[in-house]
Amino acid sequence: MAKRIALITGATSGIGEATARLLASNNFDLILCGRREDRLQKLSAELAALTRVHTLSFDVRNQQETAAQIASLPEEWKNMDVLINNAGNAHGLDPIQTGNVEDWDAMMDINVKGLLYVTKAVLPVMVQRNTGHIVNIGSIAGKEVYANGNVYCASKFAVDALTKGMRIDLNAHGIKVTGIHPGLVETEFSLVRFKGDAEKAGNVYKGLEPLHGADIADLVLFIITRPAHVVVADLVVLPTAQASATVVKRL
Ligand code: NDP
Ligand code: 8X3
Repeated sequence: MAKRIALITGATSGIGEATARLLASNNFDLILCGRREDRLQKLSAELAALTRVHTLSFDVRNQQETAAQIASLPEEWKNMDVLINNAGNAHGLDPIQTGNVEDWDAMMDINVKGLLYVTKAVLPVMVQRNTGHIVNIGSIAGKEVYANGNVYCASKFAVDALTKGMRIDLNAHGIKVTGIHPGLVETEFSLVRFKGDAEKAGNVYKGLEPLHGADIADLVLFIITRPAHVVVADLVVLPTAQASATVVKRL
């Protein structure tokens, strides 16, 4: 298969970084995005031995910046084949009655509106070429609501709905749309959710083997390398120790 171009948001850590590493050695040129410029440069320097890499540093909450950064891509990078909408996080884990408004704004602005802004900036080329694949990273939290998950769950339910809506609207253009919904994956996710409290973050994964970023990367690669007539529409993936959002077997 000819080399293709994939744009990955949230490539500076966790699932996005693992996906960048795997795609780099599997016939993809990469556009790596995130806010932390130092990490983007380090990863880009490392992966440059394997493939062509271009980096874009922007905050997905900022629509103008997102549009301008993607529009700034040199001509040879504009024809993106794959968009992996991965940037996102949980902020806080509080009951709705004591939830923090800044946390709510962050989750809705990044996980939902940010995903929309990136998609809007990338879609014209895919629509014009009548080809492309959008992979949205949702969550088990977008399939089931759990205690104190309220707004994070709402943001991921929205990602699920948007994934379905995109698949319908883009059907006429031959653009594939996939939702991947992981359970517990050990990344910087819980560190962000608990605002840098490493002990609280570590407890989330205590007594079980969680998924790793590389496990999700593996699925992304499988999904984006299916034949042209096949699309994996929706995929829930859990660690074996997890049966649902709340049922987890711990040692
Ligand atoms: P990480 O915290 O390790 O990675 C989050 C990534 O998102 C970082 O690269 C970060 O980059 C980027 N990001 C966050 N906010 C912004 C922003 N405002 N603008 C641009 N980029 C941003 O977590 P994960 O790898 O676990 O998370 C990736 C995705 O997977 C998220 O959508 C998350 O909701 C989802 N997910 C995670 C699960 C888990 O258990 N870990 C399970 C299910 C889904 P930077 O800070 O440099 O901008
Ligand atoms: C991350 C998984 O269960 O912490 O989306 O919400 S969970």
